[in-house]
Amino acid sequence: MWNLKRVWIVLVSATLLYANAIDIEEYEEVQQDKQMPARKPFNYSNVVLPRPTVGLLYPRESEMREVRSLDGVWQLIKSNASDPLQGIREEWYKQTLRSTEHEIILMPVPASYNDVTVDQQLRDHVGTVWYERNFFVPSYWSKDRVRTWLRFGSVHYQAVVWINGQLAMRHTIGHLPFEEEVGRFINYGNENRITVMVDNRLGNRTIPQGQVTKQPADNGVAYVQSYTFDFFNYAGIHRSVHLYTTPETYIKDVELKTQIGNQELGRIDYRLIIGNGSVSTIKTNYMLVQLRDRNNVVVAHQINHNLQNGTLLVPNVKPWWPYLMHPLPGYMYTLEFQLKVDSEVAPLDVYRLPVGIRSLSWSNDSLTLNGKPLYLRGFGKHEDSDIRGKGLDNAVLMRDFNLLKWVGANAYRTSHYPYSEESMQFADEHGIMIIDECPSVNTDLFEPQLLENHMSALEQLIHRDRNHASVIAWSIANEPRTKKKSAEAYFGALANYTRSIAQGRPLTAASNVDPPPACMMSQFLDITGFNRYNAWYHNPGRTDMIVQSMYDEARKWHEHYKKPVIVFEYGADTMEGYHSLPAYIWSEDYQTELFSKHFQAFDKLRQLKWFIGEFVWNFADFKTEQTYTRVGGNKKGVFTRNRQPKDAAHLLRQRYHAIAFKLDNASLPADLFNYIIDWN
Ligand code: GCB
Repeated sequence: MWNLKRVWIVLVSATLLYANAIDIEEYEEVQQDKQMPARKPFNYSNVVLPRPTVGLLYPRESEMREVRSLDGVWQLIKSNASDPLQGIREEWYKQTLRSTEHEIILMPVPASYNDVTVDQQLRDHVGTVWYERNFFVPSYWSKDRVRTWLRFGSVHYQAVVWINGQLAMRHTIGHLPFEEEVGRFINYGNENRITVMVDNRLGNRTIPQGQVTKQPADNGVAYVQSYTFDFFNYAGIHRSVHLYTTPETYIKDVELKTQIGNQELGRIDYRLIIGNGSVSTIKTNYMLVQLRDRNNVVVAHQINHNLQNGTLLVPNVKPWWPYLMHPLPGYMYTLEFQLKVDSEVAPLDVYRLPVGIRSLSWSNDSLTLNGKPLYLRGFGKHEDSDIRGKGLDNAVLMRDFNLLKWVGANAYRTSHYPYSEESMQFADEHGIMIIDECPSVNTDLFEPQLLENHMSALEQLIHRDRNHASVIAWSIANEPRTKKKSAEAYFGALANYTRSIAQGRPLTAASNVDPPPACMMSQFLDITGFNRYNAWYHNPGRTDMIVQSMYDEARKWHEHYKKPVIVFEYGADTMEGYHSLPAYIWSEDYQTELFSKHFQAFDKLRQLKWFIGEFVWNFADFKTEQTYTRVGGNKKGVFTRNRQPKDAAHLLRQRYHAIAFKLDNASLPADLFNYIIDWN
């Protein structure tokens, strides 16, 4: 019955999309959880696997492509929380937002809308907001038979987009890009209007999950969104909006796999999808593939009449190495694809993408890059900053990478969702390794439709990030409720599916349940990860209860699953400027002491070679939902929210650089240790 109903919904929605309208009942059915089906235990073998994502190459200019930004100041109106879909019923997209009766708020894009104004209702809004702006498209874009695409880097959580009043696209799940060819909606050589409805409501089947409840309030009722995850549910158009062109026949998708062979021979295997009809109709074409080094010198090239795949060999390759593991970290080449027609000089299409060449492999006790075992020293992070919320800000992003390098980190986990594509590019260039996490956090109430959405989140993430040298593992979840027996079949199915699309990376996740055998997920992973807050949530104040406990627990995880082990989270909330001797929780002194004890445990564990990484929680302080355990947010940052160091940052820096020195002979920064005395 359930499946029939869903087939019906899919059919109706396909018809409505065609008919250029949104059906409110269907929208709510997909968006919100109505009721949980009663049938249990679930049979996950019937879940509908996600349709593979195709396209979505990062918009890059070339001689055959133009990119225009639609970032800037948009107009925004907030719908009434009691009637989030009023705008669809009243067809607000057919007119300007100004002609509705709502107050126009000016809103920067990209940014979360929550903290830009001083309006508490907008900060805590539940439901939909509507964005709008006008833009021009030159007339020559249509004449040259180009295709026009509209691409969003991410909108949280659900987006519906209209152009000139016509439905252009929809997307669900935040933090991931989506695009559509929009030429048919555009007035070329004229002004156009784009309208975006953004819905921040989370339900039992969204990724991540949340709940909206109606509660009595002084002026009637209030709609309250609650969630168990520990970061603010920022919403809005979070990343850049691009309008870009491709030629009629174009390079639609590129998939890369790289390897380092013997005698410094690099290898790039590529798979291509050409847009416009079948490959056979353009068989007189060929692909000129060129690899350029950092100085723009062509170091390998190839003419390939097969437009679907090929292999490029790179002699004397400069491998991609992580920061401080090699004197030349983050070496990136540019891989250039030129789609050519024999008789013509000008190519049909040109697309260039950065590529780092490296081999990645793993075993039951190691993770190796270019044949060398890795030891990861890093952070769990957040995309979070003052005023902008989760909005992309290149200044903050660059500051973060400067701090990561200052502190000597070589890795971070994109806790708890995919980070911006720009941050992935920075990670490639700086040699920072990424554990790439999908937006599943505190997942509970396991059932098939949730699994389908979870699979889709991973599919979209892997498709987006598969070509990044920096990505060394996929994290399928953070702290799901895996003590429950019902988690076992769910994660078995999820891991099976994810492994089938994993693009040469191991699977991991962060578990916080008791040491084995309590976790019903970790058995399906290639790398065991756990989060543990010794001397914070467990035994607060007792820094004398860290070393042995951490050591024993990590060993238990390894003995049980026989996989490499990473500690993905440990740490302590710390108020900047609060000091206490002897150390007392929440003080800077306590954070420093707690770190130091963990370092002792990690050093003992490092002797056992399966222990492959330590990640502090968190890189910087970040905003959370309002609650009495958080003073202005989560304060476990090593840096403040404004990206200045707390005391513990200096200790961490000494450790991370010292590890790089011990393991990879990296040179130490001259200012790592302050002068104290001449000991001789
Ligand atoms: C955790 C979560 C993280 C929280 C952290 C904390 O285990 O994974 O999202 O922010 O604990 O500080 O409580």
